[in-house]
Amino acid sequence: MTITSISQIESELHLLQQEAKIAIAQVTTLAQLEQLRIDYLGKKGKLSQILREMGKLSPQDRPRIGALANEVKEGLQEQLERQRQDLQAAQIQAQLEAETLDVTMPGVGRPLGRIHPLNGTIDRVLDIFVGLGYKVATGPHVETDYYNFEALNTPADHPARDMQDTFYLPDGNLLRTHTSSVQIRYMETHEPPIRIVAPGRVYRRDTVDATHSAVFHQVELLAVDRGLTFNDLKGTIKEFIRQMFGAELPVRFRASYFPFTEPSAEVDVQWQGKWLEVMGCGMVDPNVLKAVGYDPEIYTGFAAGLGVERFAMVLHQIDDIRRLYNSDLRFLRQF
Ligand code: 2U9
Repeated sequence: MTITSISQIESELHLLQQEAKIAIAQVTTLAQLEQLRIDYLGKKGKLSQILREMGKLSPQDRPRIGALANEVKEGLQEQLERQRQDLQAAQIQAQLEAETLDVTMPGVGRPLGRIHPLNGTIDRVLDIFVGLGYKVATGPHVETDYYNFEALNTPADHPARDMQDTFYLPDGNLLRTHTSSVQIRYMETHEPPIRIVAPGRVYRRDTVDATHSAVFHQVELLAVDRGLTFNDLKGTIKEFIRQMFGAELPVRFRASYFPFTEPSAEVDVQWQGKWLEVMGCGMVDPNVLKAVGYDPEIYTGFAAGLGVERFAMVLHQIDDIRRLYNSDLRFLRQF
């Protein structure tokens, strides 16, 4: 057995300490640093190798070497830790510098969209009715014959169907000709009193020209309660017109006909020196109330409808309905 002298181990430890110190001081990455830790202090590292020789020492000498080995180990651990912190700080600093934002650089212009005049008009109408206590209701565009016609007092042989001819699907369903079907669905699932306003797209088999479109938009309102009269209808419409046109304009009610209201009227407004027809309205026909299970002896209702395109054209002096659908930015940017 070779006798390992204590001084030999001591000098090996000092040598290791010197060598490791220099190596640690020179590393430039965290990965290299970790490799050094494994090389010197790891289980199979250089320090462990030297300590294995301690077994060959006499028991009296072991504590001295043990203490020295500990000192070397702790010193190196401290240096490793300091170096790790320095490298990490340098890495963060480098990253910060690489990612510096130049806040004085001009931005990329993203053009803002704007509200389409039809949606703007719908929003204004809904705001007014919501302010009067109405709730907004919507429903399907593909309807059954029942909800679009039958429940609205317009049976299959009714002449009024000709005025609202529409697009039929092969299964017998159709594209709704008005949003009144939404109100039927609402009444079927709610009890009076009700106040609703139903906006949406509707379809009619119309030939397109400057004032007609086969696809257009409506807003209809419906109120059902005990004791509602034609006077309530007139007051509601006058208040709506006042808010919509921003002035107390002369309003005229002209007798008319709709299958789902009785009596019925057209609403004309005097605007820029002319009488303009802007809405249809009436008291809900008792047959319509019966169809949804309301007792017409207890409840009465009023309803009115307006064409959104017509309102938008009047308010913005648009000469041709087709401008609202052409997506011509020169037109749309004016709103
Ligand atoms: C129910 C009962 C009655 C809604 C009404 C009108 C009169 C009307 C037109 C205006 C221009 C449609 O867009 S337009 O072509 N609407 O004239 N609408 S009364 O009456 C109802 C609605 C629902 C249950």
